[in-house]
Amino acid sequence: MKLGLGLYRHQLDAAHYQFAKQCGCTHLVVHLVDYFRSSRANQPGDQPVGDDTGWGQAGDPDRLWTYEELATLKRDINAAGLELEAIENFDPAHWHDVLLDGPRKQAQLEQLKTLIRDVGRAGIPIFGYNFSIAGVAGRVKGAFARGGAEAGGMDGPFDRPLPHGMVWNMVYDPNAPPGAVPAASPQQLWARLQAFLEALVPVAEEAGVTLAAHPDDPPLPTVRGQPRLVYQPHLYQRLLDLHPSPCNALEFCVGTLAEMTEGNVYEAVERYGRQGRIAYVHLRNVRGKVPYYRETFIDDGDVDVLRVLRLLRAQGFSGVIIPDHAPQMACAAPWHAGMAFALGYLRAGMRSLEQENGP
Ligand SMILES: [Mn+2]
Repeated sequence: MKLGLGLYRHQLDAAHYQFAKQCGCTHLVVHLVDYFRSSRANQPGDQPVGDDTGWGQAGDPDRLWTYEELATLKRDINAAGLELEAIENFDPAHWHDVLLDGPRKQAQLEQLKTLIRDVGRAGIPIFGYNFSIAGVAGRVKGAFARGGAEAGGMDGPFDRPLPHGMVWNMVYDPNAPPGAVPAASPQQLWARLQAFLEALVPVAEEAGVTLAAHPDDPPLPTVRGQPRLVYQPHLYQRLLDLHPSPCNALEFCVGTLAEMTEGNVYEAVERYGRQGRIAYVHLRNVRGKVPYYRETFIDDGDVDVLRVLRLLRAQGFSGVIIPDHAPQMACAAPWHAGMAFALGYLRAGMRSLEQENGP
């Protein structure tokens, strides 16, 4: 198992690469969508939470990330002595009609194919995505974690209607007419995912890229009145069974799984680890379940993170683990301190497993 760090777009610079290296990381997972550019509520330096206007403006619909950009990014990361394991998330500007089954769906599926081919050509092995209409919405922030550290959480259901022009918690059309996006049925949403996988998986196979699905975060049957796909652990199986390819895999988020109301996270690790379909892991801790939960320090929530590491290893998982989110610590560099604490804890856990069982 390998230790990685997730970086947001504004963090893609030499200082952050150096920080990851100093924390003992060998790999990076990067976001190319900018969640902080125009959000009313998101502050760079912490995870995005947003308010009911979401995370602000999506990117340029006519400008796909290019092969040159991807290759340069990988070259810079390699020059810092790190590997680029995955890009995380499509830009809503590039796939809103794939999620909404809108008029530009076919054209956008072709764009996504181009992107996946370029990601493969640049030598980036994984592309993480979250097939969700409302996206990561409805969370709050507060002094929830140990010692009053600021962390994310949820304080009840969030079903305020999704305005036109918005999807995946970002605005792709600021000039959209007033009113709300009609709710899809769960069957319609599963059919949209199936169409996406049927279009993209063969391209991903040819490009040598694994598509990795994040579960719905927060994992509720609806958010903003829109259905969700993977809001219980067993629903990950339904996603895998839609396409048998090893390129149809999971961005396995332990914190989100722990927030789910059914099953348990250890059984989920065993079940999906055994199938060899975990592409990479988000590993954070949490207390409580949806719609009332709090993110915690990695050693402090409901999840026995060391047991998760042991189970991942026992199932033969050899991929990258990143901390996902961490509480903000009281110092001049709250994000860095939170991540360094989580990375140190994970590194010690991984090292002790190696000492017990060999590398
Ligand atoms: Mn996650």
